[in-house]
This record gives sequence, structure tokens and C-alpha cells, in this order.
Amino acid sequence: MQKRTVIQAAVAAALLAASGLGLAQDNKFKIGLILPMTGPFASTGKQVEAAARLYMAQNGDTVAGKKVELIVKDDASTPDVTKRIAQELVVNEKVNVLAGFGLTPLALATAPIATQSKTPLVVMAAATSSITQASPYIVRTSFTLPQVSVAIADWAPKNGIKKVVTLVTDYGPGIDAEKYFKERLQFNGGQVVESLRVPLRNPDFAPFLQKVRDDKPDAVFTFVPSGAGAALMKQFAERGLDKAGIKLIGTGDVTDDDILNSMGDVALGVVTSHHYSAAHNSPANKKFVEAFMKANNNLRPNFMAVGGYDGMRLIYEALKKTRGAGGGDALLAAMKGQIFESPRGPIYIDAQTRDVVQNVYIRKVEKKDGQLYNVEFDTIKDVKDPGKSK
Ligand code: VNL
Repeated sequence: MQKRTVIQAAVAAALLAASGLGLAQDNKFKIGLILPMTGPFASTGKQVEAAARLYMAQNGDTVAGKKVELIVKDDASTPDVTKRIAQELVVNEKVNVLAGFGLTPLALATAPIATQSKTPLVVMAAATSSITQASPYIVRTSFTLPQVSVAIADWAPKNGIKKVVTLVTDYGPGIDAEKYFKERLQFNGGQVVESLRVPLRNPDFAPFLQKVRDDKPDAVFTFVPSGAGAALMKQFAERGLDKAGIKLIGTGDVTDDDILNSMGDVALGVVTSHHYSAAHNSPANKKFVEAFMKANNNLRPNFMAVGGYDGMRLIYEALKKTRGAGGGDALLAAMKGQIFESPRGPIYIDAQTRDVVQNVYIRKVEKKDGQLYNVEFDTIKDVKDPGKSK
């Protein structure tokens, strides 16, 4: 116990010293981008990194007289590894900003490093509401599950869906989605008759979908993390839920643009709510999608890419505002309250909560020119994270 305390104190001292040194550094501005580049969530790492590199290619790597350097590290979505990498990046590389964070447990494990070293930590992907409360140095450009789960619970009962089974991945974002969807559906006169949770690692959806089938609800509401949607959709069809007249609704993570096209016609007509679709109809998005696909062998950008792209913009603008002279606290202050047009639509960073405020769209999967897209048909404007008001 005592030894542990001594080690922790030493680490904290090293981190603080490192953050001080960061100020005195030469002309470099270093961004430590920690992502799952291998393992089951590698697609998230790939999307965020590609978007960050695109932003730099489009905006140059010299900002306010500083040479911006992106240091990309793979944490294989293991929280201990994320934390250790962050510590090394702060102490040895003297990074000015930590960024990335593909999943909630990875962001939560690293939060103390941001606090101790006074280093801004930009969450570009993870989406459990409570993450921004884990450190005053955390700023988020992705989204939160409560933020996107409420809108579909408003849409469903107006469209004949009253009796619902929820099926979510059993960790932070899934539990947020389950809770906020259920509360709102019940408020609207609907009913959640059963709440099922699937493990994060190696999920087998089949037994859960069988239960859904037996419950005979109007619909199943689902949250699964980016990358897992194709397997769910396949088993949904194999178990004959679509033929039994059970609808699938959810947050847009399940019809992720990264893999939507590979899902086939079973995805047609699926209605979800989310903050980004590659089909978002704006000049800024058309430009973004075109440039991203061109730079990445025709890979379609998904919501993870947009979180990474906007996160880089947030960092660049903060660096400009502080004229390259500020430490962690000055950068953090310059990130709060930023407002700009993202490929997803207008967004801003709430100065109080450090969380992103954005439009949430209701979308339906449709075929356009032989390809599947989430086509937006309704917009709820400027949605704050409802998780912060409780
Ligand atoms: C999380 C949330 C991860 C939503 C996701 O995909 C996602 C998270 C990897 O907070 O862990 O789609």
C-alpha cells in the first residue's frame, strides 16, 4: 500500500514536471493520438487516424509558428495500455495534447493522467455521458449516447412502435442508451418489456435475438459499438425477426457508415437517430466525404472520422487563439466555447460541460445509386447531453 502511494506520488511529480517542460519546448506542438489500431475495434482507430491526417493535409502542419506533429499509438483497446501510453507520451514526448480514445474504458483509465499533468485530452470517439466529468481537462468532439437515444424514443411511439425490447452492449454507452431510451419511451406512453445486455467482447447475438423473438415486441431498440452492427444485422435476419414483423431501431452506431454497405438489404428501412451520416446534405459534408474517400481508397467516413476531424480543428483553433504560447490550461480555455460548422452540421463545445452540442438527426436506410445510406429526414437542433442535467 505504502509503496504504491510512493510510486503514485513519483509518477504525479514526473507528470507535473513534464507539463512544465512542455511550455519551454522548442517549436514543436505534439499531439498524442491514442487509438485502437488492432483488435476488434481497429476500424475506429483507422477512421479517426485517417480523418486527423486529412485535416492536417488540408490545413498544413504549421500553426501559430509551431510545427504540429501527430504521434499515433495503438492501445489495442486495452485500458491499462492506453493509460501507460498516455503517461509515456506526456513524460517522454512532452505532448501538448492527448487525443483519440476509441472506447469509454480507455478514456476513463487515462483521465487521471490529463488531470495530473494539466494536459487537455480530446475525446474523439468514446461516448458515455460521464467521461467529461472524469477530468476537468477532458473535451469531447464525438457525441453522447443520452444525446442521441432520446430522439428515437420520441419518434417510435408516433410511428406505431409502443412495445419495445432493448438490446445493448453491456458497458457505459450501452447502459446510457438503455436508460435514456427507456425513460423517454415510457414518458411517451410506450413500454420497454425487457432489457437485454450483450457482452462487449466476442458477442453472440443469437440467443438474445431469440429472446426478442419470443417476446414479440413491435421493435427492438439497440446500441452496439461501431464495428459490431453487421453481425447483429446478419443474425437478426437469420433468426427471422424481420419476417416476424419485428422492427429494428437504434442509435446510428448499428448502421455505421463504415460497414453499412456490406450489410445488404436486411438493413433497408432501419430507422436510427445519430449526429452524423455520410449522406448529410451540406456542401461542407460533400467536400469532406469526397476528400476522405479520395485519400483512403474509397473508404466511406463514418461518425468516428467526423469526431477525429473536428477534434483536430478544435486543437488547431486553440493553438491559433493562444498564438502558440500557451500551456495546457490556456489551450483548454481556448477549446471551451468553440463554435463551428462541422461536416455533421453546426456544433459547439459547451464551456461549462466541455461536451459537444449538436443536431441529432432521424435517418432511414435507403438505397441510392446502388449503395446503402442513412438518409436524414428529421432534425432536432442543438441537442445538449441530457446526462449532464441530472
Ligand atoms: C463507444 C461508443 C464506442 C459508441 C463505440 O464504438 C461507439 C464507447 C467503438 O464509448 O466505448 O460506437
